[in-house]
Amino acid sequence: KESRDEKFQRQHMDPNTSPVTSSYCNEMMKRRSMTVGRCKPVNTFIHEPLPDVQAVCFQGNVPCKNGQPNCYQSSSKMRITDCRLKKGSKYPKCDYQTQQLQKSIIVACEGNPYVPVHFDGSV
Ligand code: PAX
Repeated sequence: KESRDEKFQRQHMDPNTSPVTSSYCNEMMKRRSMTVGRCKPVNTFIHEPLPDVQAVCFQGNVPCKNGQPNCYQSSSKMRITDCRLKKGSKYPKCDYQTQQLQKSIIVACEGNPYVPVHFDGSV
């Protein structure tokens, strides 16, 4: 079974791609199985090495959107791509807007080793 950290890597890690093309989100959301059963409305891919993203669990502690205390904000800006489902897009035709950004990421971490399991947002 896929662990929570494996799921985070499948949904959010893409170290080797950047810059991306306008069809990036349509291709990647499908390839990474986020268009099965429904179109996941919003998803962020991170274009930085995995160790740099895992290190965020030991950077600035911030409250999570759900009130839990296990969120961390990256001290540096990271290369990310936000995928947002376009208005009017209807399952199974999941049509996404692709937006490249450089922002600090906020992730929730869990476990031993303490690793990212949820993407809380970007600032
Ligand atoms: P998730 O299901 O929210 O969290 P995601 O991050 O890919 O998945 P399982 O066993 O899978 O249910 N976990 C936490 N979740 C939230 N907050 C805290 N503190 C926390 N600690 C642990 C994956 C697992 O992490 C566990 C949680 O129980 C899950 O365990 O975001 C909705 C999705 O959109 C993404 C991020 C979320 O997917 P929202 O709006 O509810 O925060 N997303 C959102 C994104 O990729 N980019 C964005 O900019 C935004 C806003």
